[in-house]
Amino acid sequence: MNESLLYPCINSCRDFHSLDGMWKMQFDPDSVGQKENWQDGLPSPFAFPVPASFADIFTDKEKRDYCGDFWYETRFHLDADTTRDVILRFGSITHRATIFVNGIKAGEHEGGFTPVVLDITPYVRFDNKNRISVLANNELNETSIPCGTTKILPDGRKLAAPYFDFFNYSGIQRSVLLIRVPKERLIDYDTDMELQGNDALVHYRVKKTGDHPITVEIYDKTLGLMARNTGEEGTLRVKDAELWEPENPHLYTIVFLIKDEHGFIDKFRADLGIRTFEARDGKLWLNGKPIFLKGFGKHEDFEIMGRTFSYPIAMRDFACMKWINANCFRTSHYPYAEEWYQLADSLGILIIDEVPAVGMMRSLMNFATAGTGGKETKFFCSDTVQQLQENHRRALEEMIVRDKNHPSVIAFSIYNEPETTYPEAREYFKPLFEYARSIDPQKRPLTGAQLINSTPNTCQCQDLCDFVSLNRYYGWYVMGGSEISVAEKLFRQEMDEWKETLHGRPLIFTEFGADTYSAEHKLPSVMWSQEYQRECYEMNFRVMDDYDFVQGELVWNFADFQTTEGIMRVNGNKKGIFTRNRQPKDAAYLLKKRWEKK
Ligand code: CKU
Repeated sequence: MNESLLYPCINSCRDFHSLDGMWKMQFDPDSVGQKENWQDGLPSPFAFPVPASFADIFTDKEKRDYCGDFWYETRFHLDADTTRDVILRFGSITHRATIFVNGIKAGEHEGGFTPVVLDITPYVRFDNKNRISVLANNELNETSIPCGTTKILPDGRKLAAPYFDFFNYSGIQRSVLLIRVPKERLIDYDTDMELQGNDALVHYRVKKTGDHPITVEIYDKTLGLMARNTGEEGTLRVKDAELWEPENPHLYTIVFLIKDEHGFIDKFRADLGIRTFEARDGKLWLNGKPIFLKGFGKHEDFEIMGRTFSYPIAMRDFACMKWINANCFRTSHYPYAEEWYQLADSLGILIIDEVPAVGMMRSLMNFATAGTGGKETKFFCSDTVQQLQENHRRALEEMIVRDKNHPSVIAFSIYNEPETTYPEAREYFKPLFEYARSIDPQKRPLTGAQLINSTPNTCQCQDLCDFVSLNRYYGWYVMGGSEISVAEKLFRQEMDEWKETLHGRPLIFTEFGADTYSAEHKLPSVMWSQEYQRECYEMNFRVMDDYDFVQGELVWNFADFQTTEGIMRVNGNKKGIFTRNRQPKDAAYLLKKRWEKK
């Protein structure tokens, strides 16, 4: 990673403008584009919006399910300003891309959920028109994260076959920005906090270019300047600090200034929330006080938009989370658009940030396999595991570097339901946990969501976690419907085993729930009815409430979401507490009441 992942800002030294809008697009099923120099202009493009997940905009199935190479192109004019560098920043391109500027390759990127940032200064033409071309690809394989495979149909068409339970939405799904930054500039900064009586010590470290000294300041919106320091690392004391917490998500502003005798060379500002977060003594602690996590596993998912970020939809989601008395969500199963974290910072919602390490088991219906306990596929014994690990490491690095300064981010999740039951899995994950610990300046707790096979007796990775996260479907994949009382017994047995294994670590649930068709009511209940969803949650809560090491409940899922079609999915996964249109199912009222008191 060479370029800064800092979210851009506008001031007298820096600015940016958006390249969002209508671009040209063209599918390249035979992968001939580069040979035929499509980077010099697409031969027969159609007009297409950016950002967008391309699938649900089309009305024909082949395009919706398109898998393979695809191209985007746009043009922009650039006024001359040779004092600054020109940075091109895609919020994400799913899953991989090569970027050309004026026909010249400017960079490439693997991984579909973190920014692609390129210094394109050497390739641009000032006072002139410029062309950006993107060769993207959305195929899945066992070295991509998320993992899957790509089927080739008899007519040669490719089809994504995910080993995970969400639609393989692809494209330029987040905003594209053209940024101008000074040549001598701030590249990145880290913060980490310590509470000392009523004061907070904010330790910081900056990465910059050039030799001029940097000054760091913290401002309060009403009290003004709180602390100042000069140097590339140091400590700022904020007296009588107002801490960041869900009930009062107080945000200071942190400002970085580089000056010479003529004035400012660079300026950068960002929100700063002062808080600590720890997992110890059987509990989770925010600012030294125990906190119980209540909320959801989510997806970036909506009708037509797919995974495109939208402020109205995000704000509706946050409004629903506040209404239901939730305080937390997990970014299952990939890092979300950065605006989600900014909103969570300002609204006081906690985030468990997850890397796209999902589908680490050979199964096209992995949710059923993972839910009921399938047989080992020895996923981590393959010849390509090293490449997978390298992609995983890079995705982790990009997530942590991008998100490390958000107060809302309280923990990082290193995986979702891989096979963790044999030594090769441990060999695979141990270095990734160590790496994540070494690069997070705040040393947040690390975790990973465990599938049902990963029990205290079988799991070879759970001890790597600072708190244990379980995905459990007692009453759904395991003994659903009329057998729910058996599910309850099995669940209690498993919890008794965890009790002996945790050694002071807290445990949370990162998934539990039942598919529920919002139009279905039935008395007495049957699976898929709204009545059953309530009963299933009631049973799960009865068990969890009997174990004091349970310190969080993130239900699956916030809302119904799109998946690959199949016999186990009715136009998507229906485990939402809200419908895909963000209207509450009956179980929402149960949660609202429970979480009001929790
Ligand atoms: C969810 C235990 C199964 C894994 N879990 C992963 C998640 O992505 C799925 O959507 C199960 C489900 O609803 O089956």
